[in-house]
Amino acid sequence: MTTITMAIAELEARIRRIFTNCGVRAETAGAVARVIAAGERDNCKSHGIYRVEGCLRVLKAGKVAPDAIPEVRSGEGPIIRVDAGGGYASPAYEAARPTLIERARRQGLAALVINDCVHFSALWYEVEDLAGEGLAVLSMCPSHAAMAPSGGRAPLLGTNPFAFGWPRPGKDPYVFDFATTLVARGEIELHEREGKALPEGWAVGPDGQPTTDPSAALAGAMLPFGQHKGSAIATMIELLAGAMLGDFMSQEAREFMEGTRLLPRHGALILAFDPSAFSQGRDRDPLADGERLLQGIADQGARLPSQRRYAARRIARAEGIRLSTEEVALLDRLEAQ
Ligand code: NDP
Ligand code: PYC
Repeated sequence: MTTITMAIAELEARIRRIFTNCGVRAETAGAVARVIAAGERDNCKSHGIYRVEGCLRVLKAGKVAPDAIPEVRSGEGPIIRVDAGGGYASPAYEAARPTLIERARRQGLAALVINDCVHFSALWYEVEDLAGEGLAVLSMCPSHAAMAPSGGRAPLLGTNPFAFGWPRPGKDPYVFDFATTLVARGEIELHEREGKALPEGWAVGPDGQPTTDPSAALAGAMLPFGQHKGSAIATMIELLAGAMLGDFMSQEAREFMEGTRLLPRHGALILAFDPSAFSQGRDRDPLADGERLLQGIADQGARLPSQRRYAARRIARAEGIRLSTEEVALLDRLEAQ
């Protein structure tokens, strides 16, 4: 495959221009470009530049507000709310971020509730950002009904991602981030685009039978990872980050977007904890204890989640991001339109 190398900053600027050319508010375009370029930089293809077209499709369909200004309602307690006003999720997170960090440090824990956003990104971006501020973090959101519950055959739950971050002073944070389906839906869409069959066990078709055809999988239902375990975590996310936030669950998000070909609109929940506040009065250092555990994992030759991402990032920073000629042509086309 022929590849072209592009500097991270150039990719980010080009994505930003694509969005501002389409009438998206400059601050929103900046926030969206940062998270998409970071996905590509870290070789997370299902949430890299592939997402640009998806974000524009939802814009053309009139289902995302290009000029929404996120409204932060912080009050004084542990819950900080940000109304995304039907805009993309990334600017809403950026608007509430300083309050979330300050509140978690001052009170030991804080929760960020994002309402009414179009969510298209990987969760690690925000989780890693907050862990870099010394906080432990849990993040989750519904998506659109695309997954059958374990034992079922029809889409009801979302691909509902779940991410965790833990600070590591002087090192990249410990971060895991996964869909509760066997893979993200973006991965199946990429298989469809590339004409590749799926591995067995990822999905059932509209007839409820197992399929390796990505188009049939997209029309049918994806399956949870770990059977009943992934199914239960996805259900928890519907309850905590859907019902509890007074926002759409995945079924409603699907109805609102009239299917799953457009990105979902719903809420999101980020919980931030100051580890030192939880161990007060104990003569122990939670971060040092954490390091011992993480070192123990590495000592067994096992890799930590995000290790692949961090390695890809180091290469991208040193050499630029490698893009295929098709990906560059896509950027050219979107920038010219
Ligand atoms: P993967 O299965 O590719 O990876 C899940 C996690 O496991 C990552 O943290 C990954 O780290 C880690 N990992 C993978 N292989 C190993 C290994 N061998 N040993 C240790 N750790 C490993 O991700 P998914 O396909 O489930 O999800 C991809 C993305 O899709 C996520 O970022 C998620 O947030 C996003 N998503 C977003 C949705 C939304 O609504 N916004 C919905 C669903 C998914 P590493 O990256 O370093 O490989
Ligand atoms: O890949 O499952 C996915 C997804 C849904 C919304 C954004 N990404």
